[in-house]
Amino acid sequence: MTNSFDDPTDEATHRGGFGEFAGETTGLIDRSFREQIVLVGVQFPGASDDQVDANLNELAQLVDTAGADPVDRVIQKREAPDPATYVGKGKATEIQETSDGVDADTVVFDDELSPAQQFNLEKILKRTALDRTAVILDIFAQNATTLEGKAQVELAQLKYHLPRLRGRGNQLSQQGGGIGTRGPGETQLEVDRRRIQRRLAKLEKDLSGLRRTRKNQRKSRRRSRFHTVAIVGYTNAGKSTLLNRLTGAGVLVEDRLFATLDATTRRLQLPGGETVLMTDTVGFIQKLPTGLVEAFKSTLEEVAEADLLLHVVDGAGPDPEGQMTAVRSVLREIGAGDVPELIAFNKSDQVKDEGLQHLLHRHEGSLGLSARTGEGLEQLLSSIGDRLRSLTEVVDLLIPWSRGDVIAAVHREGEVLLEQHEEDGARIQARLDEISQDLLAEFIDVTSSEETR
Ligand SMILES: Nc1nc2c(ncn2[C@@H]2O[C@H](COP(=O)(O)OP(=O)(O)OP(=O)(O)O)[C@@H](O)[C@H]2O)c(=O)[nH]1
Ligand SMILES: [Mg+2]
Repeated sequence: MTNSFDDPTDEATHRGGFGEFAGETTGLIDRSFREQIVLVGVQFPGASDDQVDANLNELAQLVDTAGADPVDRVIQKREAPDPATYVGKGKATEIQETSDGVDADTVVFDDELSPAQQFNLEKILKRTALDRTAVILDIFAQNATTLEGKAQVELAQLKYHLPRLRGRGNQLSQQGGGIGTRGPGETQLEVDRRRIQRRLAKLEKDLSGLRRTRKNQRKSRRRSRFHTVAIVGYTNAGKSTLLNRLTGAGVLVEDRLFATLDATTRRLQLPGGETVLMTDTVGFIQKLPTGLVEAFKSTLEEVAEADLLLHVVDGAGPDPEGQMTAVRSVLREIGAGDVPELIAFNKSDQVKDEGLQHLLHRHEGSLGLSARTGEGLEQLLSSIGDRLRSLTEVVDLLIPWSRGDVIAAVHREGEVLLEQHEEDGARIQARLDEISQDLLAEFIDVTSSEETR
């Protein structure tokens, strides 16, 4: 071993995933090749049985997407998490026995565990204890394809692992471990803390370079004066299917969580003839790790700077309203809380008519559609056009000749409808959005703007 971790070499935590079990058999039954997982949820006051079940169903889906098998689940009712072991110590022992019973490799908790809780739990459970964040990071690590995506995931993984390295060095350095040991950061976990810090600094530097590039791309797009529409929504809602259907973008579509990690932008012509730029990007989930949001800053800036958000909701999913709430909370976190939003309930082909009507009724201005069959897409395109037009207003400006910079700004930021050269300046009629109107307020000729309306 070449690492310098402080490692108590707790035998019990040396249970990896996958690789270790290749060909291994227990008695007469072939041991499943996939990592076997026990799921644990805590029901805090105020959470209903259904909610806890739904959360664990989602965790099971996450675990399955990460390539492991949920084999059992345990729920504990508690007032608050135990600071040392998250669940009570007695419960932890019970989970250890359950895990022995089903021969589980790993226990996954439906919340973020502190490094200390994780460490203590592994001692009691005699096996790896992971949290929801580790599973999400693992899926991201498996799905990252581009340079930027990989760097973002590695950054999030290293930041997550750094405080958890104590005592886990040997285990993490095992080859072919299960959830939590894969990904671009995998080999880095074998080296010492200082080298990880250096790696973090390098990643942050690379990413800020990529971020600058993206910023410049956005600037040039803005100069093109096309409005931008960002598709947002819960993971697996059908965002990529919709972009593909509308633009033939060819983005990967899968019945998997977090199939898309990178942003893809395509041009799209609306029925009114105007062109918009539509971006598909990473999906959200409840309890999305903040470290991940932070690492994906540059990708998510695409969303925060869009003119309109097309919020795609799985209308046929178990909890459309809950998913919308989770998406909006992430939107606020990334500074996109104020961007106008058009809600589209997708998968209308799979939902009963009254169910869809109920959702549409509750959310004014929302639409139902099916990205799969194409139903409702014409209506969607015309609504996007309407919403974008409603964000702009026709105004008249009088700009003195000495302010060539302002005249240029109007051309850049708005759509110039008329321009007359007069003695005291350029008289311009232009369609401008609210931000440009604010910036150009002193040049707006209120009297004549009102006349033309
Ligand atoms: N029945 C039905 N299924 C759909 C529809 N739209 C998408 N799907 C399915 O939903 C699953 C997820 O679709 P994606 O387009 O990958 O979803 P996404 O929102 O991009 O998901 P992530 O990128 O993983 O966040 C796939 O199996 C799609 O075939 C629809 O209108 N009806
Ligand atoms: Mg997608």
